[in-house]
Amino acid sequence: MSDERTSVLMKELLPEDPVERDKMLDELDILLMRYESALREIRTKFEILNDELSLLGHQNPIASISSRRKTTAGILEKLKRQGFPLSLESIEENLTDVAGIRIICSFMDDIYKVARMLAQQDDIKVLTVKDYIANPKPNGYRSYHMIVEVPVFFSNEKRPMKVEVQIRTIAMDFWANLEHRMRYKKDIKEADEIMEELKECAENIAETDAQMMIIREKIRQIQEQ
Ligand code: 0O2
Repeated sequence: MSDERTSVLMKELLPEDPVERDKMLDELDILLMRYESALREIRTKFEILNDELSLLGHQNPIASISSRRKTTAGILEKLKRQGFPLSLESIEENLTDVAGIRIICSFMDDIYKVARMLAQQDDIKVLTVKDYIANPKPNGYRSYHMIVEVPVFFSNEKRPMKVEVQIRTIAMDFWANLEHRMRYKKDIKEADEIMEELKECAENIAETDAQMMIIREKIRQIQEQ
């Protein structure tokens, strides 16, 4: 987003009075820090699950973890786009992806395993689940999405914070990254042929993911004999 657009949105968010303005900027910093803390909580939970499962012989179900906090500009732009008021309360009320974490699993069944294990933790509240693996998007996008709420303890309060969790295989991630870079949200609706080709790639990748699980099973059986 251009600097100009960001400053227009910031102007709309911030009060004119300089004292009030500084107060709100401080509050914004605190809010963003809370989201980053929530990301750390969720990351730690997945790291612990991965360490334990690896010791139990599941060979690192999680290949990698990455996380990002939306920028202030990105937050304001999304509120504006979706017609929500620009205020700090509105961020917490209306956005579920200020904090986002991506879990990349080795195998498809690991996705459901780690998702279930997170959901079962008694401090986690699952707000929504979108299973784009069972129900891929029309362009072929596959991934398991959850919006969860995790309590974060601060100096004088406990706050439930929302985090978007995306869980997918290495292969699904490969597709999503390239697709995102090439066309996601770009207006190329007329290019049906490209859409079909991308979908075909996603389907080939899904088949490969399924085949990899079969191969893993065969290797496991040979090892057990
Ligand atoms: P970015 O740049 O990754 O942050 P929302 O768009 O969040 O208001 P929606 O669309 O209902 O609501 O959420 P959904 O379907 O759970 O998708 C949210 C995120 O999933 C996106 O975030 C992408 O990261 C990813 N995603 C969804 N669909 C696609 C797709 O077709 N291709 C790719 N590559 N990624 C997808 P953002 O904020 O849109 O983008």
